[in-house]
Amino acid sequence: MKRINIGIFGRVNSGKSTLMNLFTQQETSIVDDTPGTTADVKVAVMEIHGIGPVKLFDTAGTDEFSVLGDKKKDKTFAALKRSDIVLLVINENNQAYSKDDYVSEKEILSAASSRNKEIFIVYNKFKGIPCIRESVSAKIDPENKFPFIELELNDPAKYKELVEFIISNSKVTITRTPLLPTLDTDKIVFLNIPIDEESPEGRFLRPQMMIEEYLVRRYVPTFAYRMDLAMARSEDPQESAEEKKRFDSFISHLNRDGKLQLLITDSQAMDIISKWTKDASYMITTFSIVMINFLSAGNLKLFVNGVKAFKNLKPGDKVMIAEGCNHDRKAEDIGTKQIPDKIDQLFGKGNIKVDHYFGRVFAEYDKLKEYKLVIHCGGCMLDQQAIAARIQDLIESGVSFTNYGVLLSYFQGEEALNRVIEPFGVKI
Ligand SMILES: Nc1nc2c(ncn2[C@@H]2O[C@H](COP(=O)(O)OP(=O)(O)OP(=O)(O)O)[C@@H](O)[C@H]2O)c(=O)[nH]1
Ligand code: SF4
Ligand SMILES: [Mg+2]
Repeated sequence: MKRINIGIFGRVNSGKSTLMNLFTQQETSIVDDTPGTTADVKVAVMEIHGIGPVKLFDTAGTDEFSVLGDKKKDKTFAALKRSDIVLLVINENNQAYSKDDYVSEKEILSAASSRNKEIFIVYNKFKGIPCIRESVSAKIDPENKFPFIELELNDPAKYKELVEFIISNSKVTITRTPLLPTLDTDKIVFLNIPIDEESPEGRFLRPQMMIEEYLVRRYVPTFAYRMDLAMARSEDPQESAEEKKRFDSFISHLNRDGKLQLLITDSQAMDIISKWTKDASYMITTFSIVMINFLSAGNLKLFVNGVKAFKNLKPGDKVMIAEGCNHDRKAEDIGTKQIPDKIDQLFGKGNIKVDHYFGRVFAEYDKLKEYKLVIHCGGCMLDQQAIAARIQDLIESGVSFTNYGVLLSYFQGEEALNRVIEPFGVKI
């Protein structure tokens, strides 16, 4: 089951961290009356009975005017883009807000509305102080569009009321995209895992693990194979023939009576797989393509469209390579070596400028426009909401985007690309 992301937003000292702690029923975030106590986005994951697994974001106040204020604000709005539910916290007794006509509240509501977030207002009720909710609401939500609740947030006993309020008002359901199309339970899926220098000892990479688990859970038998890529690519014809013979022997054994239905390979082995499986009766795809189709809620086509932008790159253009995590990078790394080298080879050395973004950091909105193309990894360490936020930023900025598996397959020709996207019903 996918997590629902709930983001907590508002001014400094409105009680956002107090709300975070009310959810988690412990001191997850520091609560203090120093304005700007929460500096970065604080994340907590938990299971809420009646809602399911959720990820909570406690954020910095959007009205902070410190040196770091703008940086904090960027992070806060990045979290807003990744939220399914936006909770706007208002200390309804703070008359100071009316001085600027609730500009911060309106900014949050407008950003959340433009991204179609589900928005709820949480009025933080301080004990013994008269409530002025109606006059606040008339300013920020005159049409009464947003469901609201008034709670004394620092009372842990209000947890039930808070959760019931969300359950009764939320319509958020995470669209479930299957990881893979429906497969036969009496046919085999071949997993090509050419463990390389970067592969961690003791476990498979997340996409490999997820796919293997997904298939076995559904009674689809798998066969995991480690291709020796160095041998397969060897300039010594005898060596590569030897590796091909080993590969072919397993394939023909498994594919007796057409029992092989799909081969999923590490994208970087596409040069070999596309050649060695040319006349195959089974389908092929890559781990990276499976992941990006899943995380983009079935929007693989958008990443395939990005190939056009790749073909049309001109000297002086800038390309961004984006990966969802910060892993240890060895000599033959796809993002820092293989793809940049290929770009140099195709467009001339240094003609295309390549920048990298790793981990949760993605180029700020304004910077995105500098790029002609973004090449994204499978994104397995990100969630669907993070990928959706990136896609929306890219579409709004008019920047094309593609994916490692799509591009590495395209390097083997359009026919190879069509083969790896066919299992998802997509064509160039
Ligand atoms: N009496 C009372 N005090 C509260 C309540 N909610 C928050 N406070 C106090 O208000 C102050 C600010 O609360 P926080 O939860 O840290 O506010 P915040 O919005 O996270 O603030 P920043 O992290 O600075 O943006 C703290 O001193 C809290 O103890 C409440 O419901 N009643
Ligand atoms: S987030 Fe991207 S780079 Fe990191 S392991 Fe997953 S697919 Fe690879
Ligand atoms: Mg805080």
